[in-house]
Amino acid sequence: SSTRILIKGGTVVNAHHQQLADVYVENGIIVAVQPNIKVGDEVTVLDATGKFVMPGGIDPHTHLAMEFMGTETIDDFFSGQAAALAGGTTMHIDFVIPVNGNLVAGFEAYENKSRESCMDYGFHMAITKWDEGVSKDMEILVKEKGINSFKFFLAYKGSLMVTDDLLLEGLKRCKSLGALAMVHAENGDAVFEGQKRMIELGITGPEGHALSRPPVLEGEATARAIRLARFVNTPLYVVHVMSVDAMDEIAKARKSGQKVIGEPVVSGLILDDHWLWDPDFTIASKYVMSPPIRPVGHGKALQDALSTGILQLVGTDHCTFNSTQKALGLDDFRKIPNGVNGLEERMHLIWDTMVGSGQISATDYVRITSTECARIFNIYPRKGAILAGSDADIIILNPNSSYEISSKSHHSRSDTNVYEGRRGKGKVEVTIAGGRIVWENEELKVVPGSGKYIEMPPFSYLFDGIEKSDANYLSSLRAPVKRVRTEAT
Ligand code: DUC
Ligand code: ZN
Ligand code: ZN
Ligand code: ZN
Repeated sequence: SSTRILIKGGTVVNAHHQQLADVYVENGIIVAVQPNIKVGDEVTVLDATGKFVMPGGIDPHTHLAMEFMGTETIDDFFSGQAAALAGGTTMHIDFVIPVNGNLVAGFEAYENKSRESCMDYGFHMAITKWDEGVSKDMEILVKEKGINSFKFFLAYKGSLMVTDDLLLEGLKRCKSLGALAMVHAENGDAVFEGQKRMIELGITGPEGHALSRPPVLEGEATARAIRLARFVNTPLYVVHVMSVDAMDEIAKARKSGQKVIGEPVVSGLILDDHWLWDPDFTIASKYVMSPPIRPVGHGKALQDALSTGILQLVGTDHCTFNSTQKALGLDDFRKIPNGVNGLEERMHLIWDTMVGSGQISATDYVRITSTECARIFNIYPRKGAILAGSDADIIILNPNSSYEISSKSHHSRSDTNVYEGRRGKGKVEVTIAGGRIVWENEELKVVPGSGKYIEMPPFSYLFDGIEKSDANYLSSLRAPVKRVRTEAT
């Protein structure tokens, strides 16, 4: 925890460019990026020769300290963030769940939950009902509280799910505020039907989870949300894209010029659904998340879509429950708390799977794990870049160093890990967050309360060219008619 750090001799990677350079940090800010920086003895020097120096990861999708499905996630802000830092992620954006539908009350509850944060964080807000108060609160959150994104669940019938009329109101409101609408895209009515059918067939185990909500329901909801966003003419962000069905809809919309962002998550990119058929409930249940992890083939297709730019950034949907909590659904898969880990593993697994295999370059890696997220949520180049003036959130990754993932050594509070036993190459050896060395020599040195709430302003680049008023829209229509009525003859 030094206030002055020099990172010497590494390959500095940004989303558009990489170069051999030193990086000098003072008081939490990157001050210089250039070759051969000379400093005095008081400066902590880190040798990065042969290693990559990159912006810390930004995870756009986490659930920490969330009350959900009759329990609460085992990782709170502190443990989840400690795990993140050990894995090279230096900022995350968490989803605020309203309190009895009240947004500002929900925001205040999450302010309390996140008070002891040890890394920077931001918030998205979920919308679960619609009335004047919600509409008013959205404005307060955007204008005063630093929130520029709102999430609509098209699944979870009976609790979080919104119907199309509410989604339309929400999309219009988002557009007028310059906020980004996000969707969890599964058809909740059909999922409910599918679950009933499984139980009637006597399929009560974790495999019933996958069988009850197949890719076609994700494709339908994704297509519907995209079309409604086009009708309103506002950008749309599809969270946890898990299937080819959903990805194809995003590809088609983007090709037509619509502003649609697709976020795959690590579990969907790397795992497949065979685990849900494991005879051991403890193993099978840890893979239960929604939308479900899909059959072999979907993951690779999503990886390809990331490499070609059809999908733009990688999240985790980190939402952890330990094996006792998962056992709430021992006799009924509908009661297994949905969620998997990934906050600590994301940077490692994406490097190994996509850069290590030669699918993408180091610059692409930085873009999909950090820079694009910062751009979308309008905090670039403060975040997502190694540039003079940016926050000193930096990782040093050794491409030749190996690791093995295990719940025995991870930093999450969960007693399981969906990547248990997985080995990989390319290890984050140092994490610097807010100018502090917080991860070095396999050791965490986190400081409760040192993390800052990052306000995210509205009208990101996604709104370029989108008119707030209907004036242009009207003039773009075929002219309406001044009509007369004659007598029938
Ligand atoms: N899916 C999960 O698996 N957990 C949290 C919420 C969600 O949509
Ligand atoms: Zn979701
Ligand atoms: Zn498999
Ligand atoms: Zn989620």
